[in-house]
Amino acid sequence: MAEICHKTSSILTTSSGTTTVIDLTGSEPQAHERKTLLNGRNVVTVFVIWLGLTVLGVFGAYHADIYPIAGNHLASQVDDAFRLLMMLAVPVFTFVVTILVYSMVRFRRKTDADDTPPHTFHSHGGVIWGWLVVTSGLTIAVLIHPGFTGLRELTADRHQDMVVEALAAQWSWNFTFPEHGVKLDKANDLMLPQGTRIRFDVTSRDVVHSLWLPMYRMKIDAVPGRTNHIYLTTGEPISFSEDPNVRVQCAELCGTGHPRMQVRVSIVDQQEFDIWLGGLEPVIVGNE
Ligand SMILES: [Cu+2]
Repeated sequence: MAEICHKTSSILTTSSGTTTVIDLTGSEPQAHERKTLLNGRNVVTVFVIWLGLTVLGVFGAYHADIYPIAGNHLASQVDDAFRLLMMLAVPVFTFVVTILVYSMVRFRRKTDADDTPPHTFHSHGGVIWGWLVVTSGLTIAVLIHPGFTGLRELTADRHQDMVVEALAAQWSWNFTFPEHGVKLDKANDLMLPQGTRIRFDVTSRDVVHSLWLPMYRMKIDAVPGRTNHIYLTTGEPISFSEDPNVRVQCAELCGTGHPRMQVRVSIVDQQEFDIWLGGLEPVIVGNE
């Protein structure tokens, strides 16, 4: 798109977000002082604002108390990883916002008579390469740690004290305790013994669901025709009545009943768990 915007000497061309001033006379406009962000004073001002916002933002991200209750030490490590990502994102975010707002204020058109053409350029090697190197470096660094290192730690321990089979269906959770030969259909409440490493074998009867235990920061898809495994170690006794994050929740939009696919969880001592198990329905072999 081309549009004549300057009475005698230039055309403003806009193409996919880039603006260019083409001078028809072949020379720079004499009467106009071109404004640029990349002069010494603007760079210093932007840097100071960016630094101030970054210090405030990193401090806030570090101290923000936004995490739900953590059910074990791995949940706290997931929170630590999230906190680190937030803190690393702050300088990038404040950099973009500072330049955006500063440019809007500093280079705004001050009067109707102000016809100073905007400073335009297609590229600036230093800015482009600096941005590319810094953001790529950050991305690769967090991919390795806490990305791969954290994932390895979360999945390293492949032993379990107990197996729970979780079958999702529109719109309920059905749990079976194969080692105890009992099951719980359309569960409203689920008890789990404290200090126990549990392997959930997760599948679905119909559509894709997702087994999520917010207190443990663990989630895995329930997919028809396959069984996915997720391991977690329960901590101290606690129940849904004390904290709503002590629950199983479907985390995959699975239809109109999706929000109802939650089960109140109680982490209890072994004795109470055994009593509760004793009251469940026996699994009859060959009859699901
Ligand atoms: Cu769902």
